[in-house]
Amino acid sequence: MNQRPARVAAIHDLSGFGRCSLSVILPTLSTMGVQVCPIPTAILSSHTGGLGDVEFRDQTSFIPASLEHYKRLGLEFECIYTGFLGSEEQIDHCLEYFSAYPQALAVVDPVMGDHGKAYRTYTEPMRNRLSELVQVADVITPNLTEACMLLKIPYISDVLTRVQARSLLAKLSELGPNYVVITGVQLATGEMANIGYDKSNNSYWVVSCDYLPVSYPGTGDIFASVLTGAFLTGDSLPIAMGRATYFVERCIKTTFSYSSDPRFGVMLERELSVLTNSSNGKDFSLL
Ligand code: PXL
Repeated sequence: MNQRPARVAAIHDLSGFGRCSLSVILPTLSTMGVQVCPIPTAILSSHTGGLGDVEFRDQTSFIPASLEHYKRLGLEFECIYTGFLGSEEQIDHCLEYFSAYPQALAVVDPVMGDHGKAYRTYTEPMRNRLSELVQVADVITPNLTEACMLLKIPYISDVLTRVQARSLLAKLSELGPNYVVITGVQLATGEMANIGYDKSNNSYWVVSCDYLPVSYPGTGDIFASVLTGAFLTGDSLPIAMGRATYFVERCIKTTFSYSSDPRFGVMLERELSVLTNSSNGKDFSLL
């Protein structure tokens, strides 16, 4: 019997201000009863979304060095979880982590862009190489922009029919992962939704979201973290999607109610306790 919490190696940047990446991944997974071992890919004074000149320290060499240490210790991980990366070399080091722990759940949040555009630091060669991570992943969590980039198709700004939504999910799963979740999809039914596919069960799922006219950095990181924590504590894909959607929605609504500056991220600290009750989740249905 496994008598300790599941352990995750989280390979992401550490942004001091603005509530994204490791600053939100750590509290989210810890509250869900999962141990996080942060492996910072870079240290930034804030995220890069409109807060001026960011102080940045690259940590590329730390990634393989940390892996060597963990191998010497004989440390086990139940999950390797990657996100925002700074260079092609960092992609190689993530691949080394995945191959060192072949039994671990491989979660790849293919952070590359949003609202139809690539983030400034995500060059085309980098975007192409990200598909190597997707190939070895068990779970991927692209937003619609990233889903289109991975499939090398133009950004879809139109609403999606259920048939189109299922086809996007299936095509992404053909790249490798068993579980595909696309966030922030506008369906032809008028709903904004998160959609998912479980390849081994051939089941497609939809969880609808309440729309608010605002967007905050870090919500993708929080969504992927809750999804990961839910998987690691035994939830099925639609239950995990329901929990992640519920939590992100609560964070967004709370923050919006304070008219807080969107660049500062969501008020995660006010809502973390929601995660301690595993039945807090949105309803789901077949897509
Ligand atoms: O949440 C994604 C993210 C992570 N890390 C950094 C970012 C962003 C999005 O802007 O700037 C540094």
